[in-house]
Amino acid sequence: MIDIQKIREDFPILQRKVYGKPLVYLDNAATTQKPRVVVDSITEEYYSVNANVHRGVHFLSQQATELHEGSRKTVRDFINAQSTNEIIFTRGTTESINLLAFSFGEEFIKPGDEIMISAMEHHSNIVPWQLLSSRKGAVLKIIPISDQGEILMDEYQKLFTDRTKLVSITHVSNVLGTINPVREIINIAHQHDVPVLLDGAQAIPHIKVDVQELDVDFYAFSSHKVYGPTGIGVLYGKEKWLEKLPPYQGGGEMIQSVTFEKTTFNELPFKFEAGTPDYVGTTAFAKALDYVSAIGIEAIAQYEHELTQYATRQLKQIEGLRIYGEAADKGGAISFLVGDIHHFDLGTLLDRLGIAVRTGHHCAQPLMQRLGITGTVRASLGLYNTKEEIDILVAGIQRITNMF
Ligand code: C6P
Repeated sequence: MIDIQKIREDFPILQRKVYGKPLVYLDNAATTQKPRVVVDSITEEYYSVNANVHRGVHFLSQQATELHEGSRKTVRDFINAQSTNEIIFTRGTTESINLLAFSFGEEFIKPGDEIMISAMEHHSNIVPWQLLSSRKGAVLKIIPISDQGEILMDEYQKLFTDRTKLVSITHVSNVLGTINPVREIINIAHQHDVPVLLDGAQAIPHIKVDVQELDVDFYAFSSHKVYGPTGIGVLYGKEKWLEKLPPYQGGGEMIQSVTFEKTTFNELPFKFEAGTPDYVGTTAFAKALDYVSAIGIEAIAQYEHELTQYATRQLKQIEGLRIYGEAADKGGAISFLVGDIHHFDLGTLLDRLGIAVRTGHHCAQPLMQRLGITGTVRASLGLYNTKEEIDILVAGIQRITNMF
């Protein structure tokens, strides 16, 4: 059982008011709020440890390195990777996907090769593949989805050819909330000897992710969506794959030796981590993962599932409200429109009531085209949200629709 009141006390920002109203923060898919332990970790490290990592013989540098590499172990344990060599720190999901698109593309993609993504992807899992396609002459194939917002598995199977080189798909949709059947998706791809990247930005904060159990080849996610600081992310990759891929960026850290004639590269994971990393951020990120683990990701998943079902039921009572994304397996991102009220107007008026939601295309314009709309209002839940907050949202929408 989750003690929500106690959890809420860990997040100072939840006590604040906006426009004189208590903040109801329902924009967790964009970014989550941070518990005190995470923010304190940043201040403490800057005040008492700060030194560049991996480089110094001195005490502080060694301590900072231990914290930074300790965080890598925390991440490894959180997703049950086999080795810390498989955990590459990046700036976020976006950079993780760009890293893979570049490195995988350099090594494995030839003109005419095919990369498969789905119709529900975030721009971060579309544009890097388009850039790769134009660089290498590859072809992007799009897996269609149903009106409920589910991958059409039969169509997916049919898209494989002997030119398919990679499947890159979101684990959980940031718009529809759909939790994709990723195990099945991975199994099918592996039957064709094709590796899979999962965009886990919206999965990691909400459901248990075990990369070994999934047998996923690559997994990308961001710290800031799982109660950690901004500017940190992870690319998980199976060691056998990462060994084969060339570096993404050049600079300090990623080299073994440099002469003007030739550079040899560092071992994993440093081969992919050019430059000074955000070592203060990685420590705070580990604190966020520890925080989530202490509550228990299964308990969080269960609580958020109940909250999502409650929110969906209550929202559906509102006349003229249409929900986009009604997959059987669904997480806590709820997209909707009401009557002919523009999503931006609804979001702006909700904001005046102290309710933070996101409006617009949510960085998924092709999905909006598929749905035949320009945008939605999206309420997205986090572990500190309550039924009372859902009631405030529903009452707010009702008040606004009456005005219209
Ligand atoms: N989606 C949202 O409001 P970054 O910005 O790199 O941390 O994450 C990008 C990203 C990638 N994939 C998915 C599925 C995502 O949802 C996001 C971020 C936010 O929906 C901000 S656009």
